[in-house]
Amino acid sequence: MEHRQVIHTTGRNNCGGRCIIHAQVCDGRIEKITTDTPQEAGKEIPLCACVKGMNYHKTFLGEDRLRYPMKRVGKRGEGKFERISWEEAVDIITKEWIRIRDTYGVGSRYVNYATGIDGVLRGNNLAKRLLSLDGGYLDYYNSYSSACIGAATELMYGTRNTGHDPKDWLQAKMIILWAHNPAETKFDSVTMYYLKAAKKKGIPIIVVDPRKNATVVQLDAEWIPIRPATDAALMDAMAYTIVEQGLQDQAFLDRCCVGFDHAHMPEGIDPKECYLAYLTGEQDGIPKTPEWAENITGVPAETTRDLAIRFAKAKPAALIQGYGAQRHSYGEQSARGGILLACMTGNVGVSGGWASGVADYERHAKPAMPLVKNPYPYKIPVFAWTEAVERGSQMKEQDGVTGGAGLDADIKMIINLAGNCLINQHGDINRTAEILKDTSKCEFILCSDLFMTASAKYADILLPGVSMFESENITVPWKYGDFIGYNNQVIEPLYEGRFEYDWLVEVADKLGLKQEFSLGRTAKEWLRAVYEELRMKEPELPDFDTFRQAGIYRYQNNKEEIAFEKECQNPQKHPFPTESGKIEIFSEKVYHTTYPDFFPAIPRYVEPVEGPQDKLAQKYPLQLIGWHTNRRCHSIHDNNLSMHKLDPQMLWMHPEDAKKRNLQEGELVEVWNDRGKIRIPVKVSEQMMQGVVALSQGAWYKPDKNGVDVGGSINILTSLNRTPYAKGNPQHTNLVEVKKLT
Ligand SMILES: Nc1nc2c(c(=O)[nH]1)N[C@H]1C(S)=C(S)[C@@H](COP(=O)(O)OP(=O)(O)OC[C@H]3O[C@@H](n4cnc5c(=O)[nH]c(N)nc54)[C@H](O)[C@@H]3O)O[C@H]1N2
Ligand SMILES: Nc1nc2c(c(=O)[nH]1)N[C@H]1C(S)=C(S)[C@@H](COP(=O)(O)OP(=O)(O)OC[C@H]3O[C@@H](n4cnc5c(=O)[nH]c(N)nc54)[C@H](O)[C@@H]3O)O[C@H]1N2
Ligand SMILES: [Mo]
Repeated sequence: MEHRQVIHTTGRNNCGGRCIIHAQVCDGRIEKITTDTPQEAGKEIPLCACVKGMNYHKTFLGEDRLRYPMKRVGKRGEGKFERISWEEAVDIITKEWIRIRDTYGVGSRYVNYATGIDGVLRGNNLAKRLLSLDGGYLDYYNSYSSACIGAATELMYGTRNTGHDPKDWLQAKMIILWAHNPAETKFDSVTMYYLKAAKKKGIPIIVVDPRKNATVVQLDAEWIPIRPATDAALMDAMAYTIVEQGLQDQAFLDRCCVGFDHAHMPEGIDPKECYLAYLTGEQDGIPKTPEWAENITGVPAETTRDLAIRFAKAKPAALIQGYGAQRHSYGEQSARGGILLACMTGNVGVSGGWASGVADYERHAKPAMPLVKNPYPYKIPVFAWTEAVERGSQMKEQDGVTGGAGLDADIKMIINLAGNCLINQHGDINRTAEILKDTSKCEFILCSDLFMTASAKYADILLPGVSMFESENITVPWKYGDFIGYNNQVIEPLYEGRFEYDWLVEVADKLGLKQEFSLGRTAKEWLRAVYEELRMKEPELPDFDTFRQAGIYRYQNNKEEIAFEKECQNPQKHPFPTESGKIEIFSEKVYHTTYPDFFPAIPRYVEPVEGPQDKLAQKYPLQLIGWHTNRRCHSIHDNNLSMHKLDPQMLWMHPEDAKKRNLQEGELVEVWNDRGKIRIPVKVSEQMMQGVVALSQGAWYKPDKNGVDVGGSINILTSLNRTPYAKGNPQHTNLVEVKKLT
């Protein structure tokens, strides 16, 4: 007799969706995946899996899985390995762990950013726990996701929690999606639901993006194409128009903000440093008119004027920012500009408005492993880890080091568990590979993955992990999904794959730290303990077994609060969590700090390195951006061939740019700059702005024998430059040239 069952689980990669997966299992094999249907969801929003979720089993259970532990035998990066036993692997890891600690100090040990398992139990955080118990490690701050917008939001509001219930978007009279593409790039499962409802209600939706992205198409929205990395100039010109027309909410600016005009500057600072003096040209003789901006942004002055006036008059209106305009050099400034516009139009703290910025929103406690304090105090910005391998001991506060004056070691050991940021997802692959190939710099690299990825090839010890179907976890969606999910085990682990926790306990044992590390618990027992801890804070949660069986719990008691409502009504009584207690349009902190590159105290356009005005554009006239495609979660699913049909890896280019280069749709082209070269077919499309090309991020790096990437991995062309304030990753700011391959 066949044994059939349906197991409810959720995804756990770093895609905001955390979609609902119903695994249809027959005799221990997954036959197919189904998902939440509107009928099942009842009165709730359906948490339907997208195309990725419906294909998880085809990606994760393929023949190409890593099967057993291996150690490197060739040169580092060459990809030559030899099979070893788990005992030997644990033995080598422990020996290297101790040797490096005793030779270079605890601060030479680093756990790389890795989001392949975005659940409560994740290898990278577990490794950090063990390192903390063993004296410490060099930690990082920031993410590759939202470094600039997060820092900018904190700079102005003093917090990143600037979002509220997206249901409130239905009260807006206009919605601007700025560098945001939720139809394809999931932040959660509810954003598109509400945007579709807003559309149906007749609320105008406008998308600002160099690409006519999937959201414009699905929502039949208005599209305003803009040159990448120039958003802050468009924002300045909108602000100029708003002031020119007298449409600014002066009472709001006077009551809640510092630094908009001369009369509201911090004491002791020249009033001419205010934003208004910059805007009108009092500071530099250049009024920031829509005509001024047109030369920079490529947005016609009339479009800018019209957008500004409509936005200011809509009342209330929501300017919602994605992260695409901030993954840029000077990415901080577009994020600050969005917040400025929300303030100028009085759209903060009101229903139907939106505070803009990173818009984090946490109305429920998050399940988490208990923290063990890291005894080593220093942190680096995450994007600077390659620099810390090369010259960590020389890195100082100016380089973004926090916790003290500077580091005392270079990185000598990297632990990279369920991540592809060693190579594929970090900047400038050729430079990064060169740094990692030198075994006298970083002496030991430990990786765990499901596949032989570009990063896995750089391991000294490479361990086979287990997929979401073969282990358990607790997951929470991003942003506005009010639920928690249980990632149930569906099948037995494949081959010799092991969950990271299980072998880390063995390393802990050899270090004499087993009890402190594990508290005597198995992975499953940890999940139960973390859940019980969460239940103390969220009493409406059901008991663990009920939750686990359902695979999901949707919160019913969701308090509804508009972000900053109290603060905006009475900032004296309810100050913003900033130094001044107000929204800081002018930042005194920035004003008094010296940055390695120019960084202004106010939101305003600054000409970016590798922007359209850079001299380098004479050699490399096209701006290249990436985006997060529907067919992958970062680099995950690239090895699933059925996904290729959905959105083939191609370079998007405007017909005029193609014509200039005599290119036809589908032809192979070479895309290059001083950092590297890609060979890829071209997609000629009116969906791309002229002068800009785009390549979705996350394709697997596949160098040919000359080092030309034929996989289409954008990071062969990106840089390791850091943004001035956040020290973030400008991976969408690149200049390139393209030619037909002859
Ligand atoms: N399907 C899918 N969903 C995902 C992910 C995934 O890999 N796949 N990854 C998840 C993660 S970890 C993250 S951090 C988020 C990423 O979310 P985002 O960072 O918001 O995604 P991007 O696609 O990089 O950028 C959003 C849009 O900005 C546009 N853009 C690029 N440069 C500019 C610019 O200079 N100005 C303007 N106005 N627009 C610009 C891009 O064309 C794109 O359409 O997505 C999450 N969701
Ligand atoms: N140029 C450019 N680069 C970017 C971005 C961009 O927009 N442009 N986006 C950046 C952003 S926002 C992010 S968040 C990062 C993401 O960077 P990463 O976190 O490195 O993202 P992934 O490519 O998803 O890597 C996850 C890895 O985990 C493995 N994996 C998946 N599931 C499991 C599992 O269950 N167990 C184990 N052991 N392994 C597993 C996968 O095979 C994959 O190799 O990339 C950044 N890089
Ligand atoms: Mo991200």
